[in-house]
Amino acid sequence: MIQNLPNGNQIHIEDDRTGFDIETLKRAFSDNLFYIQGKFPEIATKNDFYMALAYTVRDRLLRRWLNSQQTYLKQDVKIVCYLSAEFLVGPHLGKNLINLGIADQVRQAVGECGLNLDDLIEQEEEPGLGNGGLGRLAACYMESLATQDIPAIGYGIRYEFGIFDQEICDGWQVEITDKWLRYGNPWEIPRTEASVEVGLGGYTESYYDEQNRYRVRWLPDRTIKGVPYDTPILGYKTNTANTLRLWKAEAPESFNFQAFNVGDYYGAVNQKTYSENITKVLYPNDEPIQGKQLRLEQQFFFVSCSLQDMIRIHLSKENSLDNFADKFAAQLNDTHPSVGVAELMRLLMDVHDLEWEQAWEITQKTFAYTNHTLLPEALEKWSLSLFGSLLPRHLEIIYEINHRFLNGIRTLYPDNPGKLSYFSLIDDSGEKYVRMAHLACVGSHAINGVAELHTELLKKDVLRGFYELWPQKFSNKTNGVTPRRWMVLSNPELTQLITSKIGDTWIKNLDELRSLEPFADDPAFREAWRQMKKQVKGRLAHRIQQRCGITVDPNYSLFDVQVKRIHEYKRQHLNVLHIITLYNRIKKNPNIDIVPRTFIFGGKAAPSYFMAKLIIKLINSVAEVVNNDPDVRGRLKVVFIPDYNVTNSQLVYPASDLSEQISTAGKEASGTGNMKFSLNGALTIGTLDGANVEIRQQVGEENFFLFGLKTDEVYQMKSQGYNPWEFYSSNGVLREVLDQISSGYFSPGDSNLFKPLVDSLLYHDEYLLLADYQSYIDCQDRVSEAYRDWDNWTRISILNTARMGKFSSDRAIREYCQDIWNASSVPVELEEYVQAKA
Ligand code: B1N
Repeated sequence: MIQNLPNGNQIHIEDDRTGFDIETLKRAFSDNLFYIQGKFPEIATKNDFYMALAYTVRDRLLRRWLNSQQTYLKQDVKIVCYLSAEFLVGPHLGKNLINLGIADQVRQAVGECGLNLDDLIEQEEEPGLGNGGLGRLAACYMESLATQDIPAIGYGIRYEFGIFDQEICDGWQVEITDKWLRYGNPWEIPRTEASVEVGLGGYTESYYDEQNRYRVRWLPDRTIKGVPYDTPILGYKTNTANTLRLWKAEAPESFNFQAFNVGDYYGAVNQKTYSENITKVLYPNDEPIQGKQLRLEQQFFFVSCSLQDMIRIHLSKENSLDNFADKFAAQLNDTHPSVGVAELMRLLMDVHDLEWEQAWEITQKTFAYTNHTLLPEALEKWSLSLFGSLLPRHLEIIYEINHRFLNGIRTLYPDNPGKLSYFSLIDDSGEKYVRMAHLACVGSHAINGVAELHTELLKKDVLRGFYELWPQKFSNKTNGVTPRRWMVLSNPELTQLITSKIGDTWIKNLDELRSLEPFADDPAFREAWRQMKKQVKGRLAHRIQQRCGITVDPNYSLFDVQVKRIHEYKRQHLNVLHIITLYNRIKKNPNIDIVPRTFIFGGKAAPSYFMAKLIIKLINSVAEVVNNDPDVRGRLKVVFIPDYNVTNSQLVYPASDLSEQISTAGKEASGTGNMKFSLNGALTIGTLDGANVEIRQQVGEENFFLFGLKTDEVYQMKSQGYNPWEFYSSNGVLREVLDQISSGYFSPGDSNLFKPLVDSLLYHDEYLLLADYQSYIDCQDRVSEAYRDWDNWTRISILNTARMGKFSSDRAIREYCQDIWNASSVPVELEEYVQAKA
């Protein structure tokens, strides 16, 4: 590679850091082992080998990354900034090999060194910087942005401890601290020189500037330093590598010295501890965390760092902020970063001297807001007292935004105080709160939901008033997932089979999967598909044997899978009711002809969510009984895979026959796991909820197992005074199942163990399990019947994959770019001779 020196001369850098041929890769690998890890092969650990390989791959990313950044600096581009408190990126090594297109060479190179690539890939500790779907969506979107050459920065938090590791002890979830940085992180580069300072607390004062204009300034009483850590995110077979910039909180040096100089050593250390706490740990909750000061500090910290960074980048290229919104689009991934609306106003007015009107126009043009939830209890709000004590200036700004906004409302709806309190950014019905969704709506030019049904319900219900005010702001952006991780990387067998028929351009253009459709009628192809599925199921079966000591049959047993966060609205316990129903059928008639099934669960429960943890215990207790009952004869197996994360999920989706998407209609905003299953050829059993609706539309009604109440029927049933007891007393089979659970059949020695769970179903049943039970069981019986006809099942499986093109995150990103961000592709050039070599 040729590099320019500061004096204008050029030097040639050895290509050990760029070359893709086997010999160069081997040399680079040994070199990194020696010089980075400081080891001879004889004394190297598996992790040393992994690190040496990771650095070898990183070197090959870096020139693409630096070229991309240089292109963005030199050219007039618009940059998409994705603001998210979570990025669940998953392990990098395997993914980067795919996107660089060098997996085969590297496999051979490490093979010739006597090592196995899969072993090394497995060595990577994944960054668990998210809870579930919302964080994983951010990661898929970063990958698709890079693949489509859209300049983008992902802004978030570098949590020192990500989502906890889950162990199962005696059937219960136990949380273990996630020390993901323990052995170092080869993928990140700290950019200390780009650090920024963030204030907290204190007070505001007004003054008149030199031109005698009224101004306000914020005098915080604490300052935190934000240090950016950058990870390159490479697109698939393109030169574009964007940046994931995660902020770490540190104590500002000046503060330390002050305390130290006056001899207050403990004060200095306290300050350091306090500062570093801000990015210490991810809140392990997939619902908002109410009232926790540290959470608000996290949100404000990363948003302020990011906005300051964007302004710095802008001013390095331009001499005014007037056109800021033409150069940056900032997407709010739910309301977690929505305090950014007030912070950008403050930066523009108090720091960069703009007037309110101009600052407001820029702010609204810059931000757009994605809502991810309909659960009313999940709408974020912060008590005024907490908010005001931490962010006094921002509270003033929010009051002013609210004042101006409500003036407009007053004109529109005269003499209607109900409207004012409905729209207000401040909830003052009891203790006063700032409503973050209202702030996000008012401060953004675009608002979107994440599936068609979800967007409709937002417009009809949760954000109805805002929709009536500004219908043009609203649009739907159905979620998508990246086929590179969720097919090519995790299911090489499937990828190979598809590619053998239709070539490999579908990987960047997922709609092309359509051309697989005719092969669904080709018996030879169906046989190949079936063999492929068996092989992939075998891999999971092997892992289950290793991890759980349970033998499952990949050849004849239907793999029936529900993996996702454990939550009552997702209804893992409805799945359990079905398992017990089948078990009872066997107990009554041990020779019954039944389709063998392996029920696979995985997922974490929020540590403070008692009922979710009890559901995990129930699954494991039922597993204990069912797996060990000689009458069952292995026809039913129940497995709870511990520590469900991105790494494990990559083994699960490809091996699934049946995808369980059984949330109460109207509760799951979209779901994205549902897409990963179906792309890998699983059939879906599901309610008309979230993106299930669109998946069913795409794959065809006849190829989707639908059950359960629809959204309006759920509302209706609730409003008519739903009584779960009626279903219990009128359905003998259901009654037997519930009685078994509550009488201790599955908890020998502790008959009261599951009483809280059964009581909650009998006396509240918020999520209508009992109302949907019979419909679910009947539907599951249809699933079993369908599975008996293997050939037709395979045909439907192929059609599922063939018709899922819509759910690529590439499609979703194209829609965001066109309708919301006004961003376009900026191809990145690499020097000629390097492309020739690659
Ligand atoms: O976002 C996903 C959707 O596919 C899921 O349906 C939805 O449940 C999920 C607070 C959340 N909504 N809200 C959250 C996460 C963390 C947190 O602290 C809320 N996650 C979702 C992607 O659109």
